[in-house]
Amino acid sequence: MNNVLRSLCAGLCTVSLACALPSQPVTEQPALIPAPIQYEWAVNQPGFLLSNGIKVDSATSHSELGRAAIRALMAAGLEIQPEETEGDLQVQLQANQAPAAYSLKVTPLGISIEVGSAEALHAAAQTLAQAVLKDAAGQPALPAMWVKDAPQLEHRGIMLDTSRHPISVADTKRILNLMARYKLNRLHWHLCDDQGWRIEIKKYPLLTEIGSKRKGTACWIKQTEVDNKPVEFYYTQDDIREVVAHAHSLGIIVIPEIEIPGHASAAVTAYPQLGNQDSPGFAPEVVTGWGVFTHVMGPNAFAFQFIEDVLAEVCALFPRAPYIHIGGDEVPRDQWQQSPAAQAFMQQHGMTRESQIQDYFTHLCAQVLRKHGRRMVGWDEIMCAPQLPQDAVVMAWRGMDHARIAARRDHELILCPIHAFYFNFPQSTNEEVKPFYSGLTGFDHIDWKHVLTFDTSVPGNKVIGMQANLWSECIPDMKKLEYMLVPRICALAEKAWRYGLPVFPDEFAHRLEAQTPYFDSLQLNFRQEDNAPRRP
Ligand code: TNX
Repeated sequence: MNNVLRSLCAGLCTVSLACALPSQPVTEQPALIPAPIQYEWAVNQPGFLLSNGIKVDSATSHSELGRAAIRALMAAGLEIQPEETEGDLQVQLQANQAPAAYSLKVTPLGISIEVGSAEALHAAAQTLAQAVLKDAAGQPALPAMWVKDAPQLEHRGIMLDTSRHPISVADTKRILNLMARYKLNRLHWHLCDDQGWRIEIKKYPLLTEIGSKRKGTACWIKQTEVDNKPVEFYYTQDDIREVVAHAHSLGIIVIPEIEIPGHASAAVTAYPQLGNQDSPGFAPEVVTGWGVFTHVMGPNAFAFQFIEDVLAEVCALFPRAPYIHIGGDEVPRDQWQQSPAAQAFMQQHGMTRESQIQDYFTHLCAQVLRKHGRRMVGWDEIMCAPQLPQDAVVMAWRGMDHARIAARRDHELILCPIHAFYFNFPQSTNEEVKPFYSGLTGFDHIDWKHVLTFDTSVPGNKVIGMQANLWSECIPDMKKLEYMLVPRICALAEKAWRYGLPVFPDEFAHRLEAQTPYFDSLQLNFRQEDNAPRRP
């Protein structure tokens, strides 16, 4: 045993933590993803035996921090025995650490966790869960180890597109569990788009009565082929609360997205007054195909009130989201050019370009959200708005150039450049996989190595997050979703947690390979190195 671990063990003995029995020597080594910033573990030494779970004394299980630790450990899958007279677990707040930082010490006698805030307990718990190995007698054990760790980015996320292909509440929870395992802490929930509105809004019942239904769905390979299977799906407000609560139990904050003013066909179909009714050929419908569509919100009183009302309900449903996503991407100007009402609005406001209507919407959203104590986050197109509020968060998707522009303008930003973080693109080429497993065309070979090594550097310190987007045109079910997400999710998690630190793909490859038993324990249909799906 090395000196650090020897003194650790002595330290724990002096506070007479527990009467735990040491494990047999632990010969395996943990394969942690993301790799902690600093760590050491003892090889071939006894560790902490887990066959009886982790005992927690009543003082710990009655303290607020202790209870939070127990919840985090249980959510990470560890077995806890509370209310014992003597415990194996010691938890402490370390006010001088960053809120998201934690340190861990495991000895044969117990586990001690120090955190900068309760939030960090989730990461600590997941590190422990990933470090569970077998000792020489085949019993579950943690190696004696020491970890000092903190994320380099506060927003580490996955975006799920529930409009193109809905995802059930149960499946969303499974995805959240997987995210938590790798310390991802933000779910960006894309809840509406041209192909369907998926969130119940009490004040506008037609959004779901009409807007959540479409007649069929286009094939992502041959877009002209549309099936005739109706899609009808939305999350009730109770469903939303259930997902948000499950996420919270794992230390994940859900950031909802309401698309304003574009990608609005479903909303405009439900409430035509929301659109540009006087534009030629106005006949909105919930779209069955893919692409960018002309139906956008109109600059009118109904639309402005709609935004105010919808965002109010959304803020109430997502009380912990510090920022709310208002979309803002890919807004065609055709209807605004052709609508007399939109043109009159422009004149009235001294606007010379249609794009200024989008800027007006962007500012309105920021204003409404501020009233609810929230910031706004939007796709990088929102930067077109002059005097964009300084606290607006920019989600840079069109490439690193846009990320660097946002940073120069002093906006906090979240990186998800299409060239590496769009998990709807193939991990090889589409020709190398069965059609079902192909991705959208545009970019090939976005495999885990590409994700890991892609240059995401941005001068300055404005990057607050990184996420992968799972646009779901080509993701009709969980088999496909798992194939597109796993194992790239691991590379994303590593890169976000260790943002700015050097990466070593060959070393990472070993840790990734070691995840296979975990993936299999969840029955995941992950993409294997030869591109074959694990459970086709
Ligand atoms: C662009 S990325 C979109 C999505 C599509 C995606 C893939 C972004 C902000 N908008 O609406 O799903 O490309 O086709």
